[in-house]
Amino acid sequence: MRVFIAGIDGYLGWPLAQYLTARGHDVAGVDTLFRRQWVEEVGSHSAIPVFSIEERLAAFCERYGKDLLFRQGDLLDYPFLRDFLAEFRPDALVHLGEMPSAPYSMIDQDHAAFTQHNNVIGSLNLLWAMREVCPQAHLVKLGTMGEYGTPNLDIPEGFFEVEYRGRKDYLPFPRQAGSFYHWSKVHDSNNTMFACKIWGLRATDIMQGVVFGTQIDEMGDDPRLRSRLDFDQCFGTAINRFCCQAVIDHPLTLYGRGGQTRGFLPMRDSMQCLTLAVENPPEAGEYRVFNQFEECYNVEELANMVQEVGQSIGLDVEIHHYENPRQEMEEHYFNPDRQHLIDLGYQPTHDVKAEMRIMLQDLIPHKARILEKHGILIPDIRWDGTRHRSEIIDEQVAPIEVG
Ligand code: NAD
Ligand code: USQ
Repeated sequence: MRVFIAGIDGYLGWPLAQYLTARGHDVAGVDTLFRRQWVEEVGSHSAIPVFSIEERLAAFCERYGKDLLFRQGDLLDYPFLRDFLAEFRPDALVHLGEMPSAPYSMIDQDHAAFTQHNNVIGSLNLLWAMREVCPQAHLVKLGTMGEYGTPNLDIPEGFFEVEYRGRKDYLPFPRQAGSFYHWSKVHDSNNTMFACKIWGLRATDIMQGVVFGTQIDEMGDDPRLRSRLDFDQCFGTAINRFCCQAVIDHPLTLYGRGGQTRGFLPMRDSMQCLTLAVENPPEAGEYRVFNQFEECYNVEELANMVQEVGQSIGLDVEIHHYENPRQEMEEHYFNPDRQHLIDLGYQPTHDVKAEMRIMLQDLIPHKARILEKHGILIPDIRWDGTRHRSEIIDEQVAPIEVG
């Protein structure tokens, strides 16, 4: 298949280009290279060195024996996007090209407005461009499990049957996102659902959990083919941050009580699931939702796992509770479905600790790079729009109830 990836230079986009190419697909992609700038803006760099796009493309050609058709450009530049799609004529589009950080979207008015404008209008442009030049193609749109929030109910895959005042309907499950970033994804989901309804586009909206990991097998040993791995408060996600902290003997930064539960999945499972979605398109006019994660854990369980794995390879790992810079529930019910991908053949990895061990071993050689930026590890972006660094609050934290 001919697969177009928006956001191909990103944490997920770069490995996905390789995973799909290794399976015989023809890949093209676009990226503004914004992610490189955002991480610099928040005072950090990737723990794993990121090569220039030219070096990445040269390595890609050497390993896979064909060029990757790449254009640097913005989804907000509609004529550029439309013309690129008209030239490539994709069978499928994987849309990863958005600003992905909740804390970054909460910094101030400017960052909130940037996030929503970039994400919502970029996605809207992609829908219009598909309608104009490739209406038969399949959009695999990356949403997030965070669109649902943490309701005190089981979470279905996008839709559920409701009975209200004696009548029944099959409706979108309520969204209760927890940041301006997560709300941008809700707005995208609504627009995508609407475009399928009125124009007959076909789309899979993937509610993806938090991804972790440093590699997929396809990357081999060439450092130019590796993906980035961030550890700052904005672009470093929980397990990725914990592993970087473990490597430099910095306490793992558990926010608040640590009972916040999310769906998590290793990068290799994320690639497997996105590929399954690409290779099994829905009917024209169908908008379907997949929940995509491997298992649900609370962040304390994850920190304990990183500690255990770290200790098994000689790292001395401490864990501390820090004031939670976010406004979120710190202990709650969380039980989402994830049957659709299993039905398509998804085989979860299930060995989170093995993945953590690989990560730690990959990160140890880059200890000096992480140490160089260790000052940015304590969060200071608050959900109320102020900024101050979180203090350790171990004494004030009540234990999480088990069961
Ligand atoms: P990323 O920032 O590494 O990748 C996004 C890429 O898109 C970046 O390279 C960025 O430069 C590019 N981009 C952003 N805006 C663009 C625009 N207007 N035009 C062209 N390119 C643009 O993020 P990621 O972690 O790879 O996430 C990719 C997608 O997956 C995002 O939509 C994110 O919301 C979603 N997601 C990620 C995770 C995770 O844990 N990483 C989990 C759930 C969902
Ligand atoms: N957390 C800590 N300590 C840290 C970092 C995070 O306790 O050092 C906690 C947070 O408070 C939160 C949980 O871990 O409760 C997850 O935080 P995160 O930063 O790993 O993930 P999140 O902000 O939700 O965002 C990430 C990606 C985003 C994606 C989302 C999937 O950045 O692109 O949409 O995961 S989900 O969480 O399912 O919505």
